[in-house]
Amino acid sequence: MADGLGQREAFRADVLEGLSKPQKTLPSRWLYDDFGSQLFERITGLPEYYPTRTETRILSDHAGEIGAFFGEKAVLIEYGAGSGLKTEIVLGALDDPACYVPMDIAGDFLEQSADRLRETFPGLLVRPVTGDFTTDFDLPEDLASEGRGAFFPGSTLGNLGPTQAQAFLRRVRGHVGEGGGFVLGLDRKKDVSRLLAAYDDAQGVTAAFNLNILTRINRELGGTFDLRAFEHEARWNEEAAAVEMHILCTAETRVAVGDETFSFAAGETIHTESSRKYDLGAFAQTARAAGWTLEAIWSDAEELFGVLALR
Ligand code: AVJ
Repeated sequence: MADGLGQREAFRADVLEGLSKPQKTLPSRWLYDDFGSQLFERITGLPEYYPTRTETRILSDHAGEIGAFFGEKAVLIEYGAGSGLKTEIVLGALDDPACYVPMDIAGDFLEQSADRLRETFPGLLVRPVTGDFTTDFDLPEDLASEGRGAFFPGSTLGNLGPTQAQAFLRRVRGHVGEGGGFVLGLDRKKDVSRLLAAYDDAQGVTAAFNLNILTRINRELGGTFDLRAFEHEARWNEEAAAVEMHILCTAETRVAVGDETFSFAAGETIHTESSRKYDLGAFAQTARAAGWTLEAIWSDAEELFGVLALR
């Protein structure tokens, strides 16, 4: 991967900074190395993890409306690699699409899924862009400006902090331009027990996904985490309206990462992810502040998940 070295240094900087804070943190984007991405794929099929299957169902139930919303000859930009069924449903719903632009930080994964989509949709122009959608980035200069639309499924917006999320919504507004559409998937507020089960499954796949970030630090940054002293924890943060993943230290320990050492008290945690849950009415106000008007909400019978059409 051409950006491997830059990524490694960015990872190191984030880890050293995050572990130096009073509340230790690690940004959730680093959960997704090869093994982490495989574990996430397994999470999406778990009985407790309702978001993926629910959103997929909503998209297929409303494929006709989604196709009409984006219009003819759409230039569809997806934030995230778009390897899955959800992308195929939306691409399949489009009327003679001009181009599909997936963007992701994992360059090689992006190329692989682009190749697969070219086979599934012969004649579709696929133009992957490597970049981090949580920071400012440019789209290819020669990309048609007419008919642009955006797709951001998975409630991944909920992994961004409120300030980052607002900046992201504005950036997408700039990318698609006046009149451009945005289909956004958001996980809805619900019973806390149901939410926590989705992030602490009985098979322990989410636990493995969370703890894998320590193994990654050991391997890539010369870390000395002893995995026996750490446990997965899922918490509901009412104020932030988010499920938080933490890594709980169960016994006092010191850990080296390269030349630096960090001490952990028993009971201390590393906050690794926030997954915000939405009141869709309140979110419409947030979206409006970023220049979006809500045109439609599609949901499931249990009102677990929402797919919003914004323009
Ligand atoms: C990346 C937003 C789809 O927050 O629900 C799944 C990641 N973390 N289980 C989410 C995740 C723990 C997931 N998304």
